[in-house]
Amino acid sequence: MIGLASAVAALGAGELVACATGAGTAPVIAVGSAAIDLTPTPLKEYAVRTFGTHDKPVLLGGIYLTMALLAALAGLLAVRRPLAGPAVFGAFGGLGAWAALSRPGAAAAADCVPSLVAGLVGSATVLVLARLWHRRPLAASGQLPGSVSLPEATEVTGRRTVLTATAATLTAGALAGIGGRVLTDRRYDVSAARDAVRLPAPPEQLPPLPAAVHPNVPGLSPFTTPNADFYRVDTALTLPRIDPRDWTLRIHGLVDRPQLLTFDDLLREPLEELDHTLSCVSNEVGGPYVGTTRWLGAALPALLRRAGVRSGADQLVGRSQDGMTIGTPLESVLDGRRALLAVAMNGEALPLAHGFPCRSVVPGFYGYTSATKWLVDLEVTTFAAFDPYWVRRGWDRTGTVRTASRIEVPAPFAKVPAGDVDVAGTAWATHRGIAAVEVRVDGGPWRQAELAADAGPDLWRQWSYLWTGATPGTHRIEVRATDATGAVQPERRAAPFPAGATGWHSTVVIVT
Ligand SMILES: Nc1nc2c(c(=O)[nH]1)N[C@H]1C(S)=C(S)[C@@H](COP(=O)(O)O)O[C@H]1N2
Ligand SMILES: [Mo]
Repeated sequence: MIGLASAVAALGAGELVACATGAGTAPVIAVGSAAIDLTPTPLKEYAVRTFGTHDKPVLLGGIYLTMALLAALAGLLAVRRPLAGPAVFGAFGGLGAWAALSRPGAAAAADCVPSLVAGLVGSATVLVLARLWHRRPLAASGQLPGSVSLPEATEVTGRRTVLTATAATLTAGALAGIGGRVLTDRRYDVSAARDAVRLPAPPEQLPPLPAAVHPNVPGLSPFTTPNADFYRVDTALTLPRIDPRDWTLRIHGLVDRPQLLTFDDLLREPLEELDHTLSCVSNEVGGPYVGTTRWLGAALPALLRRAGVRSGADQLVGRSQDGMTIGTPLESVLDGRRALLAVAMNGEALPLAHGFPCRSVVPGFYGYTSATKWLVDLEVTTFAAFDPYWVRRGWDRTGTVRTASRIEVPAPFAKVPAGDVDVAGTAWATHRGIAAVEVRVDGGPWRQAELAADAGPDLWRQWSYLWTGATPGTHRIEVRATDATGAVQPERRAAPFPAGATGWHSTVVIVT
């Protein structure tokens, strides 16, 4: 308990100090962020596969659990060897400080202060509590003459003092921690600034998407993904909070005229709307990390041309406020596709989790090679000169979206009545487009699914298929898509690493 209470006091103090230096510098967040960066790719893939978007709470839970165990151990050691406690907490603090400074987004040397303070507070607390514990029989016997003959009474009194001190430490630490979090959230809150963003109307407004893009089969996901349901994948343990009034974007590197834009500058650009399907390279066959939205933003190619891209450059690297780096083939950005610096999705300013105030979008590429959230810096460079974050971890440096299709209706292991069964789903080959979707049952002949209206190659395409004469029993339905270049989705299953999953999605249903 002494060890645990000291750890809570330490972390509480760290959270309080983080009010001054930012949520990302709190000891556990700093250590967790460093852990994310250091996690080997196979382990990261396992975590994403197993925990999905809960990977962050699982990681934090793991860190808290490990710390609790080590803190308890430190407490046990501390009552035997007085210096062991401070040694363990000092090491904790040092680790946190190193982690905070090693973050690519680390703003200043002050970032390590929360962890150093946590280390000091933890060391001091464990020293004091362990001392109390040692004084226990002596102090009590001093108050009670003749206590030598009453060992139980002295034990109870002394224990109570230690218990009270430990409980008080725990409470104070927890309050400091909670208070620190609340104050930090309030101090760095940008939701008011986000609400205040007035989005200019684009010179050319896109018409609403026709209803015919959706096959209107109950249970099929909507064509446009509501912002609240849009998948989120990033390495940010705490969301970067950027006030648009402080935001700038630097465009530099192999350019003739480096640019520096404020958020107001960006909003004064002629804005464009883009309907587009974004997907994640980590999406398994049939997985959920894909969504469709109407972006609003400034044309990225126009800004790059204004900066004057020099010959020889072949990579565009986006940097986020939290230090993520994402590289896109420059040739593709400039080949006429609708690459944007997006400020809004589905008519509202970007949600904090999706990159507020600005992110890049380049149709045809997975998020990890095109869609930098919390974007603050664009560097025109070469593939030879720089490997971005995920490329350094072995992922494919191009990240072209592979053709994918999934069955959404019926749900896996759904019980459906015999006869006619509605099958429906979604397919995408972003920027190439989907030309056909085929379905087969129990390995039988492939049948053409009916494609809903085509809204353009940068969007997914939803499809439906009426399976007639379904007989009672267990059946397997499979799907495969053909992209607009005529390439049929390959059957061979490949894991997401290193260039995106391949293989046909299938689902098992029980016909009753
Ligand atoms: N700053 C930052 N941007 C990022 C990432 C990240 O970890 N940090 N992840 C990328 C990945 S892997 C994907 S798939 C998309 C996901 O965008 P979303 O969370 O808005 O769906 O963001 C990309 N942009
Ligand atoms: Mo991703």
